[in-house]
Amino acid sequence: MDIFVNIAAVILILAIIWWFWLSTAKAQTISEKQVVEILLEDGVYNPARIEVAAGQTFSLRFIRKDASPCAEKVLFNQLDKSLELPLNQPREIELNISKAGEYSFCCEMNMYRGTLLVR
Ligand SMILES: [Cu+2]
Repeated sequence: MDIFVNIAAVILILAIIWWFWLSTAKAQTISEKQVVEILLEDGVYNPARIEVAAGQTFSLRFIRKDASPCAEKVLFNQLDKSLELPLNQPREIELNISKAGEYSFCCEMNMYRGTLLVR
């Protein structure tokens, strides 16, 4: 019986690793002045990877459908910005990132995660 518990534990650990570190959906590319809608539902930002050009002005519109308190704020740590996300009320943030790189956005506990790829 123990062997099954161990196997189940290993599968669970692999699933968690995949979920947090390896699941990289295809990035959505956006253009100048575009508003990108990001749906936050079931612990996932969708889309979670967004590609923009450096120096391009764009907006992210978050629509939170996830009632978990975890979802109530989105942080852009490298940009020193954050946004409150009331349930079912779209909130927008305008950004313009001059330096290329990967910029993450996440909930306060860093459990829900997304990435801005600036090129
Ligand atoms: Cu969280």
